[in-house]
Amino acid sequence: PLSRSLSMTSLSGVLPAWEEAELPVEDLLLFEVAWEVTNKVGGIYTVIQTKAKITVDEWGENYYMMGPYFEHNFKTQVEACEPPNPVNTCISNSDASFVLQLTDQLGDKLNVIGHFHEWQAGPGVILSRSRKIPMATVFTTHATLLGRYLCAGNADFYNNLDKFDIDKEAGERQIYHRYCLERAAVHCAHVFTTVSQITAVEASHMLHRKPDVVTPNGLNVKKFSAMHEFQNLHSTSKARIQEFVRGHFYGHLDFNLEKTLFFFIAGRYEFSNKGADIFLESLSRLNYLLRVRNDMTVVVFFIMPAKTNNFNVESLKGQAVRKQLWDTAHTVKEKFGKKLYDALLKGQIPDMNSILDRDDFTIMKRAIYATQRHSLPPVTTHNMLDDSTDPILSNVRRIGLFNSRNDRVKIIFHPEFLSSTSPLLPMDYEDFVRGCNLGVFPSYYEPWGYTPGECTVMGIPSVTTNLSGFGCFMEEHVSDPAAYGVYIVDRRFRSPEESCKQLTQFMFSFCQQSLRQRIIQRNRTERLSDLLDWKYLGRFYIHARHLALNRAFPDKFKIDPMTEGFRYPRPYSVPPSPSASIHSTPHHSDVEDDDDDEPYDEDEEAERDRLNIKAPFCCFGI
Ligand code: 1S3
Repeated sequence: PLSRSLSMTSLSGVLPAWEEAELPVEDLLLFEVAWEVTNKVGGIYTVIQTKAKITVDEWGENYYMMGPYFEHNFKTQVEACEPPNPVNTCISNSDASFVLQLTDQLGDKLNVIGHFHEWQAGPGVILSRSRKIPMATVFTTHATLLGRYLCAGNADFYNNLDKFDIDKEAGERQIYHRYCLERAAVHCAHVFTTVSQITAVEASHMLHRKPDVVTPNGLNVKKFSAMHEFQNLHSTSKARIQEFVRGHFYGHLDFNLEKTLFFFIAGRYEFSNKGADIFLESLSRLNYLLRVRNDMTVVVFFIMPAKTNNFNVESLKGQAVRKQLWDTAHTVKEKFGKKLYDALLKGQIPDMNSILDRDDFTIMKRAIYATQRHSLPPVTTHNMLDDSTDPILSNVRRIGLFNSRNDRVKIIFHPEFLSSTSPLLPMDYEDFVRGCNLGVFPSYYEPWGYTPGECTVMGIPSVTTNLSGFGCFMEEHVSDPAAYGVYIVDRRFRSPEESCKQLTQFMFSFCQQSLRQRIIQRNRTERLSDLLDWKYLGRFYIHARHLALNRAFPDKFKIDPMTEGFRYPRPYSVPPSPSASIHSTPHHSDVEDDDDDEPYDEDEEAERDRLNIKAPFCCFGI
């Protein structure tokens, strides 16, 4: 039988157990409707795709996703199959507005839940309610239309939430029709949810309804059987990024790659919403600090898609030169090795001064000659269509970070999402993230923000803000997020100048950590992944569905109140401190400050952390 208990057990020993009443899912159908089902536009695709497994585990064949039909997506992401039972047959042969009628007919036999995401799916909620279809409805917004538009226009959004004339603002931005759809769907739904507390506050002002449940976004967390496997993956991916950097900076490789850190920002190209503006400003300050006070170099990647006309010649040439040097070294090494072997077979130590002949020197000289360049390593890897007005490039020009020899901060703008088939940087996004040292996402408008969460589950520290849903979630549930490698820039209560200073300080302190301290911090970061797993966060979707059933069919479905929330304790080795959490990065006193790259075994520390659990104190939902 499909019916199963929805009890959740503690995942890591830190997260609390949770139970919600059993649902007779064999008597229910669940439809989840979104524009991004099998259609990647942004983060909603990630929500739907990563959540699929736990939803299918619960609902089996009674779970349906509905989205737009695009031939290419259908061919690459969906497996066509025969429907296994009569209800499925009926549905698979029909279109969506038909599903509403079917739902009407099924009324007495099966109860139906319709979960709609974003304004594009709004008409489903509005029509089902206006036609009095017996369906429990949930509407989730991942951002408000107006909020996104107002922030992109540089409004002082959060300080004026209660002052906007929202109808007028929507009209002026020519989104009035879409805004009306969104607002009507929000008010028609039995249950309204959004992805974070900060967006819940925004929605209360922009849509005039307070969400019933906050449904934070989770991920499918990959657990490795070997404890430190993710550390090994970091090393191998980092080596691949180093190879790329060797090529990109050929002829200018006068910095030590063993003392070079890789930072990155990635996502939709919304320059100020995603915080690329304060990131660049802080990098110019970091460059100064590293020049005068530190011997580290930082290579910063901007992975944000913009309009381009393919890779530029200089970037491609860099990788070709690197390959040529590698081939030359390999050829000489082979000849050298053979001569050495022959000599040893004869019981001789070869004369090292004559083991390389004239030809060897010639091909090595030619290879070195090819590495000479008369321009600086390029800032961007592609030919930009809007080079002169592009906001990242304009700001790079303003702060003068041109990858010159003196710069300790180097910039590489890759204006295209990564792909393992790229001739330039052949890595997919996950491998790239694993190889970096720090993700930097100082967003101003970010209802949730998957990028820092993705870093966290791979054990990579990141910077986020208290204006992003993720940052607020971490602040709420982790005692000292910085100790776990989640640095939260205050963009809510501080001026842009103060936020810049804070971000610069976070990055500079990060550069001051030893290799061993970074390893320890990665272990801690990875430990937070249970908190971001759908196995844990899926409970809020379950709760939203129960609430909708209860409101739509109160005689049939009763609801239990949610259990209390919890807070991740401060790691044992971090002394409690009321001061800013920047001081909580691994201390010199925690471990010896050497450059031993043996993964530090924190099992014991983790165990002590578990025993140090604080009493639950906060509730999810609002
Ligand atoms: C939205 O996608 P975005 O990048 O346009 O939804 C995402 C999923 O809920 C969320 O993570 C992100 O902050 C929103 O902005």
